[in-house]
Amino acid sequence: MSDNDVAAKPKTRSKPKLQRPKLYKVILVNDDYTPREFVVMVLKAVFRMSEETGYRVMMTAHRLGTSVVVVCARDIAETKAKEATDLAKEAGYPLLFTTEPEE
Ligand code: TYC
Repeated sequence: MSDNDVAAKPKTRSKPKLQRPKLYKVILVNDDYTPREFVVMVLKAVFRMSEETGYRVMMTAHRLGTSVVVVCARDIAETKAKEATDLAKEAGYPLLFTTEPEE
């Protein structure tokens, strides 16, 4: 066996693999002031939910404090959360939508 005849060592990867962009949750936060019907209206208008799904998501936040509305790309999550929160602010309600990265 000559000196050059060594088994090829697998190259260590110099470039990290491209990661999928992180997904973000839009979270609906409960409060004591916003009417239930208004919350459902915002969920239907901004997140294109049906009456039934909107009601279920609203009631989850009402009972537990928060509810996940949707999981999507960060820019979409932030835009929708702001749009929904702004709609409530214009109507004089403290309703809040936040975003957080998915685990
Ligand atoms: N808790 C509100 C009420 O009783 C209704 C409500 C539900 C408000 C969900 C916000 O994210 C919310 N009028």
